[in-house]
Parts: sequence; C-alpha cells; structure tokens
Amino acid sequence: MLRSQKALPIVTVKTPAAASTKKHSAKESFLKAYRHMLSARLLEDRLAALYRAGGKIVGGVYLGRGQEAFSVALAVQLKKGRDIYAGLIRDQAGRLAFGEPLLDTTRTYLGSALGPMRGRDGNIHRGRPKEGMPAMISHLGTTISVVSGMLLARRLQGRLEDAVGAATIGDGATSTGAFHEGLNMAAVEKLPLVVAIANNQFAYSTPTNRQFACTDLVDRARGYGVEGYKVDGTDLGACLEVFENAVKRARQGHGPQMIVGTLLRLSGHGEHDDASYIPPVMRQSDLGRDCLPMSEQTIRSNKWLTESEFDSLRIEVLQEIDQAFAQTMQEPAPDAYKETWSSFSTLELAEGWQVR
Ligand SMILES: Cc1ncc(C[n+]2csc(CCOP(=O)(O)OP(=O)(O)O)c2C)c(N)n1
Ligand SMILES: [Mg+2]
Repeated sequence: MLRSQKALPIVTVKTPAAASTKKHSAKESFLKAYRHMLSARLLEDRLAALYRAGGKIVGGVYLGRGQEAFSVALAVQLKKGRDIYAGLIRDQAGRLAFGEPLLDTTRTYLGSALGPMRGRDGNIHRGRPKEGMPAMISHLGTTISVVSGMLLARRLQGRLEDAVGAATIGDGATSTGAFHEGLNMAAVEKLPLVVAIANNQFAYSTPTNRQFACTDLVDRARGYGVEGYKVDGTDLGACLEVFENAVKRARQGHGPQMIVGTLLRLSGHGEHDDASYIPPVMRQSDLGRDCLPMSEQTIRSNKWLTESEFDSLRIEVLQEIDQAFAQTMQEPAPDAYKETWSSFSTLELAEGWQVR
C-alpha cells in the first residue's frame, strides 16, 4: 500500500488478486461476498433474458455485470439497521449484501403491486428508506446529498452514533454539480460518508477523456479535503481490503472517504445498448477482466471450495432466484381503480416514521 500524502492520503491498492487475497481477506468474508456476486450475476442474467424475450418487463433493464466485486465489497462492510447504503443501477450485488431481498428486484422489474415501489416503477428506483436504503433518485450523483442529509439529520437529532453512510456513483456522475456540492458539504461537516466511484470508463457512450481532464479521478479527493483511495475494481480481495479500511476510518471520525474502483462495464448502459463503442482492445486489457471468474480462481487456488461445493452453491442460488420469479409472476399488478395515485407519502419515506 502506498501512502503518497500525509495529511490527505491518496492511497493506491494495486495488488494481484491472489496475493492481496492471501494477505488480507479471510476465507469467510471472501466467500460471503462471492455468494452475493454470484446471486447478482445469475439474477441479472435472468432479467436480461426476460427483457429480450419481451412481454414481461416493461421499461429498461440496467445491469452491473463486471462491477459486482466493487459493489459488494462496500456493502458487506455495512450493517442494515445501523448504516445507510444508497446503491445505484449497477449495485445489485451490493443491495443483496446490504440485505435487500431478491423479491424487491423481481417485484420491481415485473411490476408487482407487492413490491417496494408498488408496481409503479419499472426498474431500479426502488429502496427501503426506513431500513437505511434510500430509493434512488438519479444515477447522476444526487444520492451523495441525500445520504449526507440523512447523516446530518441523525447527528442533529443526537442519534448518529457510529453509523456510516455510503453512496455509490459512476465516473460520469463525478462531473455533475450534485457530486461536487454534496461531497464538499460532507467534507466541511466531516460526515462519516463513504463515496464509492465505479470508474467503468464510460458514461453511457462518453469515454473518460471527454468527461474530466484530471489524470486520475482519485486526485479529486485532495481538492475536497477528503481521503482518497484507488483500487483495481475487478479484484475482490483488494476491494474488500480498501473498503474495510475506508469504512472503518469513516466510523472513527476521519470524515468522508472516496474510493475509486477501476473496471469496465461488461454490459451496455442498459440492455437496449450493445456498447459497440467500447474498443475491443479495452475489453481485452486488464480493465476488461471479469471479477466473477477471477474470484472463482482465487477460491480455487486457495482450495476454499471443492468443485461439488461450487456446484451446490450455484444450484442453491438458482433455486432462490427461481422461487423469487415464480412467486412474483403470481402477484397482482397495481389496480388503477383501487389505489391512490401517489406512490409514496413523504412521511412514509422518512426514517423513523411508522406507516399508519
Ligand atoms: C441529469 C441527468 N442526465 C442524464 C441522465 C441519463 N443518464 C443516466 S445514467 C447516465 C450515464 C452515467 O454514467 P456514469 O456516471 O459513468 O455511470 P455508469 O452508467 O457508467 O454506471 C446518463 C447519461 C440522467 N439520468 N440524469
Ligand atoms: Mg461510467
């Protein structure tokens, strides 16, 4: 680990998967994270297939393929009921790790009236605000202010205790005003905020060199007065290590932590996008490595699972996914004549309020 600046450390964690894993990541935490990654990948494969088949999913499908390691490594550090986690469209793995049930995903995409959005949102704006998962407003940075606001409110009410709030974001979103204003305010207030930036090299089809002129996104941390880290986002062991440290430092009162994960989006922006603008050479580079088989390689080389344990795990996860889809398919769609036209009341969204 390289610490290049004392007052405001910009820390780079760049180690080969096997080495970093051996050194830092216990078998249990690696396997726990891997299970969520596998679950997210298989669930998203099913969503993509349903989307292509047509009929069942109305609206777009937005996936996090290739970003599971970075996503899950943050969320496994957090505890539902104490911490706040605001995941985005690429964070199926992180959402599962934070404790969101599979049914929340299937019910939202399939428009079930029993879903968290009561069948009124076709894809990814779901949340469980009262459980510390604010519903996503936009992919483009707004959750940084929302999470900061939740942290500040808890602090003012004297109930922050040792909670940490985490917000995830993409490279493109770091160019928005919402990102700058939110992070600046969080830094000034020294909030226990963790901002995970998944630099997947594109904002839709716009490459990073058309998004920002700094050499590296992590350099921005210094400008805000926050601690910054850079990690290979395809390496689960390295991601676990960097997030464990960052969440701990936020909890200890060191203020906002900014982590940049370098990786490549392995699907299109959504399933409607063939991502033909991604150069093949980039796909073939280290950036294009798939974190899921890489994690499996680490598990195999450490002999943490046998082949039959891998098979059983896959079957178990597939059964859970089958069950979630089967149950959701039997559930009703919202009935326009019986329901009120507002999805949520403001009070229902607020933390600490009971729905009457
Ligand atoms: C204000 C606003 N402008 C544009 C969009 C459409 N949009 C949604 S996500 C996205 C790209 C985001 O790129 P990035 O932040 O890199 O995240 P990634 O999709 O790569 O995960 C765009 C242009 C939007 N949702 N809101
Ligand atoms: Mg991006």
